Amino acid sequence: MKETLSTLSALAKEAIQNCTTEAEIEEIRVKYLGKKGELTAILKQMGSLSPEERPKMGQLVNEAKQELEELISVKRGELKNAATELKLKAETIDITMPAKEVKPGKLHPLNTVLDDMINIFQSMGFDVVDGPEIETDHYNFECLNVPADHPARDMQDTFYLAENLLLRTQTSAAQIRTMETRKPPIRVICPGRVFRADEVDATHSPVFHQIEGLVVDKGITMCDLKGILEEFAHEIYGSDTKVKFRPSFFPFTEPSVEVDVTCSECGGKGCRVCKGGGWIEILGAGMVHPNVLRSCGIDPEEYSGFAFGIGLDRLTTTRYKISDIRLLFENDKRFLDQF
Ligand code: 2U9
Repeated sequence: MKETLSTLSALAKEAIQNCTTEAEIEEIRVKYLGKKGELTAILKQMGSLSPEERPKMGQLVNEAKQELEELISVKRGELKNAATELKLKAETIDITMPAKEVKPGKLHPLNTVLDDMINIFQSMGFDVVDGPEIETDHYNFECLNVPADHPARDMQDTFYLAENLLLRTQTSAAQIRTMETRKPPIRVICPGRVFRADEVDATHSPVFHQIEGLVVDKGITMCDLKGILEEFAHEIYGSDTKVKFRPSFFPFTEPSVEVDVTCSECGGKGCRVCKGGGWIEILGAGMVHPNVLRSCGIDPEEYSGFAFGIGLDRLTTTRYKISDIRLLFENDKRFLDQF
């Protein structure tokens, strides 16, 4: 048994000395000192020895075990240091290399135009309000005097999520909620994403952005509507821009108008941008329909108001001469880097 022990010990020492990786040293530890290891096996055979031999042999095995454990620990340390050194050498930083270019983030063109518009309306005393993108039929259509047989209510035009639940087609619902919770005077704008089941092309997207505005107080007239919207158009397009109000129709306003400005490309002479007409339509507006005021608990005999809706995407594409609305939604860095 003594001989076996010294042979095993010598073999283990040699193996420890020759090993080159941390995995190998672990293998050696398991082979000799593990639960089923060769040195452990000797300890298990001690029962066959005489009571006099047993303590002596036991001491020898323990000494051999301790020696091997120490050698393994030293070797493991050496291998670990060597591996770290190698890794550090491989990772040496070349401080003469040019640094990677850091490109700071920028505002999306839609947000730049939105910020400008919010600033203009805030300077005229408007608050910004927000509302949910998922709306009920009640807030999106009923309160806005949109009759049950109106084409906007058709599945072809509106994304329905359930019988009474839909993706809002305009941000007006947020203003209806404002009228329900605030007393006049009310002067709010509501910017946000809206959804319509439109065919996708260069000028139509099923997701687009609006800013709607609402003013309700005693004695509000069409003159207030004209004054505010003319001021807005001059702020956005410059004070030389002419503004034209054309009669129109919306279920939620009466009377209703559409507002055109002289084309900023040709100054009104007629060009490709304005399709020769010299004018560009920028928004729709009107005096809030008495039925809409009534549906929010506001007495139309006491109060009146005006409202307007502006398409943010079209304003952005014309300002930056962007040829296709879809570019605004693709998040292509090559496109966005230009702004
Ligand atoms: C309330 C009552 C009435 C908002 C209005 C328009 C006219 C309009 C279009 C502009 C371009 C939609 O995005 S677009 O296609 N909007 O022409 N919007 S009046 O009327 C309201 C709003 C809220 C309580």
